Amino acid sequence: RTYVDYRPKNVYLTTPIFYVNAGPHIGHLYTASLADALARYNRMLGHQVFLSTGTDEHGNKVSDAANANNLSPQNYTDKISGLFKDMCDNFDISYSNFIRTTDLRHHEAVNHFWITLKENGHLYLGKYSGWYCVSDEAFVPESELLEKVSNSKTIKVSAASGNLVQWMEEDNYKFKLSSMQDDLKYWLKNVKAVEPIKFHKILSSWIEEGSCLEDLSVSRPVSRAPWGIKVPNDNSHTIYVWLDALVSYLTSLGYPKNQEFAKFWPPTVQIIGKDILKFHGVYWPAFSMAAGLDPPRTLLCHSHWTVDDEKMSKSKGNVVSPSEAAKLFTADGLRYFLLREAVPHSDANYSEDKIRKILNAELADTLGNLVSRCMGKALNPGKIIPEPCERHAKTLGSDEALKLVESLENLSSIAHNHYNDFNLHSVVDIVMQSLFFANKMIDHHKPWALAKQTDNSEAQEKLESVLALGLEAARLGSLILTPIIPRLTSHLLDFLNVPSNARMWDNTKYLNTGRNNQINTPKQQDYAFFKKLR
Ligand code: ME8
Repeated sequence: RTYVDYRPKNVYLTTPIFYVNAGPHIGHLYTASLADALARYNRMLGHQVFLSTGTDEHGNKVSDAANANNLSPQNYTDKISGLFKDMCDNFDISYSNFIRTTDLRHHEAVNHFWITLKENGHLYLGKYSGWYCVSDEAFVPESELLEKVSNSKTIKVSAASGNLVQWMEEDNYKFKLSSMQDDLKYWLKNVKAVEPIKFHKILSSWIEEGSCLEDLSVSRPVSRAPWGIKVPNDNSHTIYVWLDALVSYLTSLGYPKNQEFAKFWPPTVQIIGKDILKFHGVYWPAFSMAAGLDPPRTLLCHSHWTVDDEKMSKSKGNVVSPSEAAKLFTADGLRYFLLREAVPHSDANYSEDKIRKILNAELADTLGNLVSRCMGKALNPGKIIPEPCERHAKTLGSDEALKLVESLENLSSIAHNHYNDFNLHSVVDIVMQSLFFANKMIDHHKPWALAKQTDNSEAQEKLESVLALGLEAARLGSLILTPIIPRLTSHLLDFLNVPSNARMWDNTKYLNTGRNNQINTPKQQDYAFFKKLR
């Protein structure tokens, strides 16, 4: 058995702050849902959790989008940032703070951070000439460029993103990234610094090789990048958007003064997509350490969503909007699909057909069916919830009942390990397996026939045992899935009369219901279980 550490901890989780050059899509929702599920799981363990999310609102990419929409940058960012906040609210992302980089307190934090880097001797004024990619907001070394023919002209693009680069010459403040190699190597000695291991290896080889460790331009002339935070004491420069954006992880906690900052720093898990691994795995720990702060304990890097096996992109017109998808599948249905389908180490594919199949088979036919059978008129007209106990499996005495009990006994510790390893798809698998065994057990004992034998006490005892074990499986499954589908499971747990103070991880052990009374009768409310989709 695994040992579950219930000593209260302070857990700081973050999502990237999303660019407001366009509205949210399912990739953003996936990252936010993953972070939220981990936050809820940690709260179930009794930890204090701070979850930060928000929007990244400076830089030419954003001001260009504002221009294209005939809005001032501030009006435009207010509007799009609102869409991201709505997404978080509509999908129950339980953030503690939604940070916007146009917030005044963020400007103050960035100023403080910059001055600290300067005082620590990590910044100098230098010259830069090179290829700049506006879409990626980054300079691209010659070795990472490709030539492409577009409209019969040869152009240069970034090999990584495929986006156009242009030649640029200017004075910049530079960060001494080249001096941070040893610190970065030391940070990466911890295999848990970057998960899954695939991304740890990629990052380690970049840092070993050192090609990404040239000193980094961290300012732009204000004439070229007016929409940004000014360099302290030098109005002719704005701060590089990535430095600005990364500091938001500090601002969210109230850096530098707030007590929350002292309590929650360093971040426990920072969740990112693989597109921004370099920024979070090289620049971010380097900036943090240069400012005298601990780097994140773990970066959780996930792969990407494709749509019908193609990369999501506006030009292909296949960008899936979370609010549109929720109209078809509900908010919890979509969270369930995203978190059960994706694995951190490889890309996942979004397809409406697949969503329908998975939701019907798992939420409707397995979880919903189990609850509605056990609480339905045919088997349980009084909606009785018998207290589950050891004797029920003995009363039934079948292989099906024993198999179910065995899986329920192990469920909590296996699911705990999967949550700790960030493998939410495996959490879902193991829960569904138990629920499948529960339905099998019910099929085997034919409780609809037992229910008819009202004057046969043995049959009635068996019926009670079938219901007790079936409902115990539903209780455990609902509790363990709570971080993934909080709304649906909260309805189910209400329906199963599970008190709100008995919904902690400790209660996910078999027979640990947190109830005192023997028999419970739920309120006669009409709860909708997950409805089958057509
Ligand atoms: O990069 N599949 O913002 P962004 C899965 N502002 N996740 C995806 C995805 C996809 N197809 N597309 C995007 C930025 N994401 C910066 C971050 S942080 C200090 C600054 C998710 O709006 C994924 O988490 O481009 C990815 O890393 C993030 O959105 C990029 O969001």
